[in-house]
Amino acid sequence: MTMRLFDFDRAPNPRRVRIFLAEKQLSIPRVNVNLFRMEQLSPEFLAINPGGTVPVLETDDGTYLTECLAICRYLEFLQPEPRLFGGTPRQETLTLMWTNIVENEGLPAVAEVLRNLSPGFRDHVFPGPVPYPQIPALVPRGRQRTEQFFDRVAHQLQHHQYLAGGEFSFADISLFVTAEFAGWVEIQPVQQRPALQRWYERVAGRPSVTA
Ligand SMILES: N[C@@H](CCC(=O)N[C@@H](CS)C(=O)NCC(=O)O)C(=O)O
Repeated sequence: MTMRLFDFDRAPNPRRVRIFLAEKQLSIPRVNVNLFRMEQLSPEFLAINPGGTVPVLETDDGTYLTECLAICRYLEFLQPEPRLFGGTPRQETLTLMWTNIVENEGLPAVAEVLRNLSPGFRDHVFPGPVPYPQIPALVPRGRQRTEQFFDRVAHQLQHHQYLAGGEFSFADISLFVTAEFAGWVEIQPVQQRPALQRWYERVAGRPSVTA
């Protein structure tokens, strides 16, 4: 059995894994799960991931890994170089810490705006099979939370080249994807935040980000 990545090219979370793979110069066969057609809620896909989300990595032994963080950490075990989780206890824990901040404060804030605003998410505010209705009042709250998040990371980047310190890491991949995701709801995080702008330009220059 070979590894397979369940993917969708328009979605931000799978993009984090694709950029990670490009940094590692790894290529894995992909299975397209079309979120626009709700294929993530098919019985076949829910049997693979009951959470109904992509990405999912099917490993060589048939294990299904969901969650970008777990998938990318697994890939780093398989191919340690270049180090994207730091390689020392200090660097790895800082990478995990900042990734967690992006995942808890950044991505959900943008998603709160998009998913309560866009007609495409009517009655599908959260992934998975349970239909949650939109609450329009959450849109401005999500915008405020998004700005607060970008203030926080911009402050960190005033003092550090990259989010977890001096080295590019998985935390930067996660932040980069979040910054571009914010553009979907007309939030331009790098404007008015010079440190974030400088960081953005550094990361945008990496060939992997076209993945
Ligand atoms: N915590 C998950 C989040 C995955 C996620 O939310 N993926 C989105 C695409 S960006 C999804 O599959 N959404 C399906 C849906 O909205 O029904 C991870 O890190 O992989």
